[in-house]
Amino acid sequence: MDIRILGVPMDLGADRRGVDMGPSAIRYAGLADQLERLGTGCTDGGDLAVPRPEERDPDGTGFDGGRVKFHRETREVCEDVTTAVRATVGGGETPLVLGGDHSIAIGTAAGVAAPDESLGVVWFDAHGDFNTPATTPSGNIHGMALAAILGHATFGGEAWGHAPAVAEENVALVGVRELDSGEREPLRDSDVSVYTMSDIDARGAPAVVEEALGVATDGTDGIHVSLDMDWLDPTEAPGVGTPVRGGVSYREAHSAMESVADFRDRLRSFELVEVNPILDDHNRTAELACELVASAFGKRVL
Ligand code: DIR
Ligand code: MN
Ligand code: MN
Ligand code: MN
Repeated sequence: MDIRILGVPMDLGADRRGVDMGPSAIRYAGLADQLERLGTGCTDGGDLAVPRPEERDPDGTGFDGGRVKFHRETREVCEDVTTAVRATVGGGETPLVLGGDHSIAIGTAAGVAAPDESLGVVWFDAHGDFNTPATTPSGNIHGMALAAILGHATFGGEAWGHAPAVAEENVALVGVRELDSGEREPLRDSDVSVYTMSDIDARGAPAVVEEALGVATDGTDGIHVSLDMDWLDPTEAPGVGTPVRGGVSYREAHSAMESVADFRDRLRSFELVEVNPILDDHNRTAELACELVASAFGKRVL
């Protein structure tokens, strides 16, 4: 497997400044070395250009009565992500997309999901990312990313994030522990398989993750994994913009990524988002991110 790293220093879809430094921090923590040690080919494709929020007007009013901040800029960046991811997959490489905030997932999913193939998705996150312009309390697109990919969130009548190759019944959301009031009902009514932290408490992380991977691989041509670092407990991953107590442990996270590695032959793309070095403790969240990526791509103790 040949991996291509694509950095997206995106900081327009969330409130805290600093997540744009995520790709640098993850590279600094030794990502390429770790991947090369696995014997996988690894090319660093550099970073995509992202406008600086200070130079733009967030605007974004007038979407179904709600707010969608930096709508135009986010759409443009996501289109660039789609182009880069599509070219990577087309060239026979596996994209490893580094955020940046989770809004970039809208671009990644559209790039990896070929129209004539079906794609399963496993979304590891403390949040549902299932808001729409009508329900969002923040106006931040990172909280609408999964809803956009599935065509639930449209933006002024435009479904610019919709990836029709992704069917809800092949999407699993794992580790959820904080939903906004407007996200609950659409999620419950959807065919997305939602595994909350309570499910992990009751059944254990390995069983839940195995089931989630089953959902994503069942009848699909490949899977996309989207890992929001706030999925982990903040004691392990303090460098994220929206930490929520009660997340998975260090060991549970590694075990989950080792389960992902069992499906490496079906893994089309991997995305890791929301590392915020400004809020971090000596880059440990980025270091953990590298470790988890290595596990997902096949690193083993023995
Ligand atoms: C919140 C935060 N639900 C929102 N979402 C986050 O702004 O829509 N997702 N942090 O990862
Ligand atoms: Mn997220
Ligand atoms: Mn999150
Ligand atoms: Mn759809």
